[in-house]
Amino acid sequence: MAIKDIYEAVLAYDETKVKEGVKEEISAGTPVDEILSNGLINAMDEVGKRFSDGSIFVPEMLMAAQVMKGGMTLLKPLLANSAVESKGTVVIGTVKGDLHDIGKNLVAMMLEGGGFTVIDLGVDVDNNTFIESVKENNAQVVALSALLTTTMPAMKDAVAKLKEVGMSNIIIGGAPITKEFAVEIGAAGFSIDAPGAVVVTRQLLKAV
Ligand code: B1M
Repeated sequence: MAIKDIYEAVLAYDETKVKEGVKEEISAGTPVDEILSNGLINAMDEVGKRFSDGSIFVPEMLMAAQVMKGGMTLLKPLLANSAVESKGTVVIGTVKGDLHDIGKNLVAMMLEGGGFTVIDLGVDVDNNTFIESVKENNAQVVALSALLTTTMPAMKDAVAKLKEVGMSNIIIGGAPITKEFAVEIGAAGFSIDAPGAVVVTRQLLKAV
């Protein structure tokens, strides 16, 4: 097996093959960042493109993310000891009053797949919890999700409070959220879908 086979196995949603491939590459002494970038992250980027062009849908994206996580569990202990650096830390959560988490989880998984460290605060997250987590984890970006029109004001409030403490790298998304709303409430970025959230986060941090 080669790294290309890990890439292909992610796109075939084959966790067993991904894990086999990752184990083989680790045993062969392939640098961890090479396995991660060329095998798993590149595959997730492709998954994102396929989702955006409509050739795959949410279930496939979830499967790919799950499979990618399988490979990541093998790499994580090595990553901790290697020179591979996270591309940045993102604190993510669904805003106060909102219990929807499927889209938010997808965004979190895609960000992890994109090489970011993700602190997932879950759902119904209040402003102080976001702020404390940003401080504790020295986060560079906050990602807010909302699925209800009734929780859009909570999102606006969260953006305002985060900006008050100096965090302006805030990206937002969710079914009722639009680019216009992002501009209106002063969020730095908006994405209509999970792969787009990775693109926007990379743009904000100018990470590759
Ligand atoms: Co709710 N719900 N729900 N619900 N629910 C919606 C959102 C609704 C549109 C259904 C409807 O009426 N047609 C409606 C909202 C209407 C509105 O506000 N205009 C609604 C309602 C009304 C409610 C309740 C109020 C119902 C009630 O109790 N009377 C209640 C509210 C509870 C609360 O939050 N306080 C409620 C409850 C629930 C369940 C708990 C039963 C369940 C959630 C389970 C869970 O999340 N664990 C649920 C579900 C499943 C839905 C629908 C059916 C599906 C949502 C979903 O997961 N979609 C939804 C109708 C629908 O969307 N068809 C609905 C799949 C998911 C992958 O998409 O989350 O949009 P989505 O994420 C997308 C993008 O939005 C984007 O990326 C993802 C795709 O790549 N995205 C981001 C999301 N976050 C992002 C963040 C980003 C960037 C992109 O950057 C940070």
